[in-house]
Amino acid sequence: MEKLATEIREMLEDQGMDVVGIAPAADWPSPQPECRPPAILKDCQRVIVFGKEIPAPIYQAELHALDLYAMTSHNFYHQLDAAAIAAAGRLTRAGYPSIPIGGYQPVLMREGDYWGVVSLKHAAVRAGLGTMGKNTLLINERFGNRLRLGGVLTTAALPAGRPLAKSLCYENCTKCVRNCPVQALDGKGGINQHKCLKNCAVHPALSLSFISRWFRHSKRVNRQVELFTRTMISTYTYSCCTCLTSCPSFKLGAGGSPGGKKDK
Ligand code: B12
Repeated sequence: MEKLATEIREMLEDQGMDVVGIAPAADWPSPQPECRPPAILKDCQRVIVFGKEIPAPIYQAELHALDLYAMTSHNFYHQLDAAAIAAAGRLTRAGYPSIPIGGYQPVLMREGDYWGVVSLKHAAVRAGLGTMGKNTLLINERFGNRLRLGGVLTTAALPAGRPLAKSLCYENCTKCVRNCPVQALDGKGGINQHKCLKNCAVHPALSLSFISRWFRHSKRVNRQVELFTRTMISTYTYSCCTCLTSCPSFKLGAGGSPGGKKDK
């Protein structure tokens, strides 16, 4: 298994991944049973999670920063998904059925909230790739909170990492919470998805997806909004990433930003 794990890690790094980790799949405490790896892949043993850094200058461009950041994000999702598909294929051919998990799509809509098929930031924490910030984002020691994540579910019992002992989120820091323009963060690791989504993503049809808030208990409306999001809102641009750029960890490993914007 060590040899296979090394082979997959090298394969992902060759595809431009900056970090690679392996999380145990058992006892996955997602409140959504259908978002638990063993429920998705029979005999699932591990979640391989990997990430690519979006370099700091992209967020700090003098002009068009959020649009260039959105372009880079969507391009990264394609790269992350291609790497996940390739790694899952390699593992399956080695005799270990495995499946890719998309960096963004397919999203689920449940009770008016969006969910990923598997929460990749939680997988990354379980794999020891970092800890969760009060802004509910993964903080990595080398790339701060600038990683975008991809994943693979596998039946191969590869050697797994373990969560970091010490949090990388400064205990008494509340910059993300205070700087969030819509007070979407509760400072205890919780987020009001709706407040954030209304303020951070831009798409001409996005407001239609908010119908699900009024009919959050209607399975039919949730399903329609989910399909709408998967087909009509597969790409969008950003209007906010303040919780990310105002976080002290944003500069971690960013190699300094000459003339970059000073955080508040
Ligand atoms: C839905 C979604 C959103 C929603 C909701 C955000 C959220 N916090 O969930 C909205 C549209 C608001 C959003 C915004 C953004 N997003 Co987003 N998003 C997703 C997506 C598609 C699914 C996440 C999900 O399932 N959330 C629902 C649950 C899991 O999250 P939660 O409410 O925090 O969960 C709580 C509990 O339910 C429980 N829990 C739930 N599942 C599990 C599992 C385990 C194992 C445990 C222990 C606990 C647990 O713990 C949490 C705290 O109580 C993921 C991709 C993916 N598949 O993971 C990207 C993702 C999380 N987003 C990402 C990013 C970068 C952003 C933005 C920064 C984009 C921007 N505007 O610049 C903002 C940041 C807002 C913020 N501070 O979170 C990245 C984060 C990377 C990182 N470094 O952490 C991801 C991983 C995409 C990627 N492939 O890289 N996003």
